[in-house]
Amino acid sequence: MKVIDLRSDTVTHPTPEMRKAMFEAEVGDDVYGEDPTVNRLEAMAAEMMGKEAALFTTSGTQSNLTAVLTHTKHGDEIIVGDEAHMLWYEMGGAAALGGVTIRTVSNDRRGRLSLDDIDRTIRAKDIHYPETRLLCLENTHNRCGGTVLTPDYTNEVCDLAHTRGLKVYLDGARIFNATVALGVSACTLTQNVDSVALCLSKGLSAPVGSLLCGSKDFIERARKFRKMLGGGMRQAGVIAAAGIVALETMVERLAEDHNNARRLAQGLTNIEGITLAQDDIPTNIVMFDLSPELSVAEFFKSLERAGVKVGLRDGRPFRAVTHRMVSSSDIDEALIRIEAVCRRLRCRTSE
Ligand code: TLP
Repeated sequence: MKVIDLRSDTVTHPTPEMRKAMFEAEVGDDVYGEDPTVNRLEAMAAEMMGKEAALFTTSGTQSNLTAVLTHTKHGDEIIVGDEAHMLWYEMGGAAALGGVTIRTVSNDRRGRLSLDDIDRTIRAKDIHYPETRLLCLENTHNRCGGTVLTPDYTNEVCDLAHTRGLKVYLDGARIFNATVALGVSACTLTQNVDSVALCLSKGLSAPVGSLLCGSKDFIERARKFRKMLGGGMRQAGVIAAAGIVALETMVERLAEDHNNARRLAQGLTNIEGITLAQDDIPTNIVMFDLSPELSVAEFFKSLERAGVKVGLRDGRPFRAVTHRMVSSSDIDEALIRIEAVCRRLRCRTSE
């Protein structure tokens, strides 16, 4: 039985073309700035994001923390959405290692922070207050179901933040899902943010890595913080080579994942006992709930036994993420298995 793994797009394996590029990669010591493949990947990412420079990091988490360390001083305050990945899933690194206070503003269902809330949350100058230094956005938004921030919204937030003296950082782990969904270039979404990170190891299928992009000065300082975090890598061209293939060949195909996510969502709405937990499916993430009479734990266990893996965390709805290793016929098969599990559970509860 084929296991259909919908836990995350992080489970994707490198393509044969990536493995070949890794095998053949020209390398050097990147801590000396001498790895030509890393340098090429960084230049590519900077150009795609419309920024002066980029830094290859080990992960999205390392990019996010490096960005916070570079934008802030110990004791500053940063604003993030209350559903932000940076808040939920990064070990509180910004507070623990960056010494910043994390202030939250509620995310709406589309992953946005309201301008009024942001405005109200930014500290006034007062002897009692820390300096609010940084505002963080996330596009696409993971916990809000892969929702997309538009260029207009992003620009409005940047205008407000900049007027109030803050920098803006964009966690763009899945920014290419946003560009494909909106049909715009990445630059359109990043032109006014001060820094942005993209991930190579999610829908783009590379094995490792993220790129933090910003001004030349910002990246120079970020490089030192990455070193402090143990992220100075040596012959990293071996992994950067896969990243180059990812940026060159894997972006457009994300549309396929979005179609599969819609196909999955459509099928789920026809299954008794399941409701979608989001208004629409803009990208590759589908959140769904079980009706209250069915046991979440039993559903989860039975589904796993039936060879379908989905994500479940924090009592939130289930999460299914589509990606390159799940075809449209896998989606149909997953729906058949999910339907069967629901039917069994319904029969058992009605006995
Ligand atoms: N998200 C992972 C898990 O950590 C939850 C996933 O499976 O979706 N920003 C965003 C928006 C992310 O979704 C993630 C990964 C990260 C940052 C961190 O990236 P990594 O895992 O490379 O550190």
